[in-house]
Amino acid sequence: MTRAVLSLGANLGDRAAALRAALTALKDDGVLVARSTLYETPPWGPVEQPPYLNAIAVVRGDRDARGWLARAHELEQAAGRTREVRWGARTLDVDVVAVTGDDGAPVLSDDPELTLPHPRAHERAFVLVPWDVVEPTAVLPGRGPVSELVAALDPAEVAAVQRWDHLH
Ligand code: PH2
Ligand code: MG
Ligand code: MG
Repeated sequence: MTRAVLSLGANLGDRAAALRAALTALKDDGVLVARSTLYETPPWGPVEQPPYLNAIAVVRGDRDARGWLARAHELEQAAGRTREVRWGARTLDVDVVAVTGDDGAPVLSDDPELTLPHPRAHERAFVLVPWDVVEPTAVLPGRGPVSELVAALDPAEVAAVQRWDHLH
């Protein structure tokens, strides 16, 4: 058994439907431990694109890190994802942020197809803010407590990650 933290994002089409369908599929798999609410977040990175809805899912099950990546890709396919520009707009993106074994030891990987922990998670408010809310004691392996990483972010970036569910 392993435990994985997944970051879900969508900024094309019915964003909430895509995220909810993926979260429901993980629940139906019997692996969903916790999930955040949906957050609207400004697009991060060099590509000009519409705002995202983002969420975090914590899952636990009988998969290794590659197995979680394979499931993530299936969920993306189910949302009609097409391959596009790196960091560009997408109907659904599911990234594996971190994986730990049942002994609590982090899975580390420098495979370019699946780098673990995710190499940019520690600087992304749209990952850290929802993760900190669902799991206040979480630690990003090699980077430290998620709550401290949130505290180190630009407050304007943290404030820009806005709860979305209760507005709709
Ligand atoms: N994903 C990206 C690029 N930029 N920005 C936000 N706010 N949320 C994302 O999920 C996101 C992004 C590429 O995966
Ligand atoms: Mg991504
Ligand atoms: Mg991705």
